Amino acid sequence: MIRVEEVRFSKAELAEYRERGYLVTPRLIGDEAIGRLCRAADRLFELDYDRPLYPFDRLYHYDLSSLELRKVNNGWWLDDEVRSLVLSPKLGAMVAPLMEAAGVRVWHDQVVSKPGAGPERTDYREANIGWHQDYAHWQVASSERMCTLWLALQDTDLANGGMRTIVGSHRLGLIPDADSFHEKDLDLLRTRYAGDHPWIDEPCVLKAGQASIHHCLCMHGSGPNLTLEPRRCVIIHYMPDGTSYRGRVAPPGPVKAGRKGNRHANVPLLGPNARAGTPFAGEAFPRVWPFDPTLPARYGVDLDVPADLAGTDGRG
Ligand SMILES: O=C(O)CCC(=O)C(=O)O
Ligand SMILES: [Fe+2]
Repeated sequence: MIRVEEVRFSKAELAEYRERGYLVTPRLIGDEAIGRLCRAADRLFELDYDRPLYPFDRLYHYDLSSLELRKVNNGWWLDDEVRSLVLSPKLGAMVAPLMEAAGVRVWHDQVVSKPGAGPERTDYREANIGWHQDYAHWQVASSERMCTLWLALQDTDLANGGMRTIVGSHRLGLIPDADSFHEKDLDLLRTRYAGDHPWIDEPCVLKAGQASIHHCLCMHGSGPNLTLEPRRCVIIHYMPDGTSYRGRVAPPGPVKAGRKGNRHANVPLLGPNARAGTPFAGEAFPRVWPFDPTLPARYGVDLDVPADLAGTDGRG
C-alpha cells in the first residue's frame, strides 16, 4: 500500500491555482513509497505486470537502451503499487476543490520515465515533451476544469528535464492545435502558441515526493534530461464526477497524417451505445472521492484511507 499525506489547500492556495493555473504541493509520499513506485515504473517498462492484462490503449514496448521517452497510460490497470496511489481517496479529496467538484474520478494516469542522457548530449531532444494543453487532447470530455497531478519520484528541476508551465495560460482558453505532447521542438511550438500574451515559462521545481497540479488548459512541456539518472513520475489526470462524453468532436482543420484527430482512447471504454451526454463513469473511471468503502475490494488493492472515513461511505 502506498501511504499518502493528507493535504488541504488554503484559500490563498486555491486563489493562486485559479490565478496561475498550477501549484506545488507539500511532500505527498515518503521515501519508502518513492522506492516502490520507482520499481513499479521500471517493471512496467520491462513488461512485468501484476495483472493478466494488456495496457489499455496500445502495447508499450520500449528499447530500454535508447534515450526515447517511456510512458504507459493507465499504469494503474497493470501495477498494484500504482493502483494504490491512483485510487487514493486522500489525493481525490485534495484535488476536489481545485476542480470545484463535489466528486472526483480518474480520467487516466501516465507512468513516465525520461532517460538521462548525461551532460554531454546537449542535442538530446527525443524525450522532450512539447508545449501542450492537456484539454486539447481531451476535447471529447465535457469538463474544462479537469486537472493533472504530477508526482516527482526524485528531486526534479530543469537539469533532469522537469516540467515547465506557462503561468496563467489556462486563462487563454483552448488554443488551436495545442494537442502537441508528442512534438519535440519547444522553440518552434513557442512561436506557434506565444501570440501577443505574456509567455512566462516557469519550471516546476519539486523535491522527491512533491507534486505539481496543473489546470487542464495550462500550457506545459519539458526539455532534455542531462543528468545520468532517469526522471520518473506518476501523473494522474482527474475529472469532476459527472464529466460526460461530448460525442465526436471534429478538429477545426483537416486531421494531419499520424494524428488522432480528437479521438481519445477513453471513448471506446464507454461501449457501443455511447452518445453525447454519456458520463465517463463505471469501472474504468473510478470515483476516488467521496470515498466508497467498496473500492478496495472491487479493485483488489489496499488504500490509505483517512481514519475518520474508514468504514463509511465518505459522505459523513
Ligand atoms: O512529464 C512531463 O514533462 C509533462 C507531462 C504532462 O504533459 C502532464 O503531466 O500533463
Ligand atoms: Fe500534459
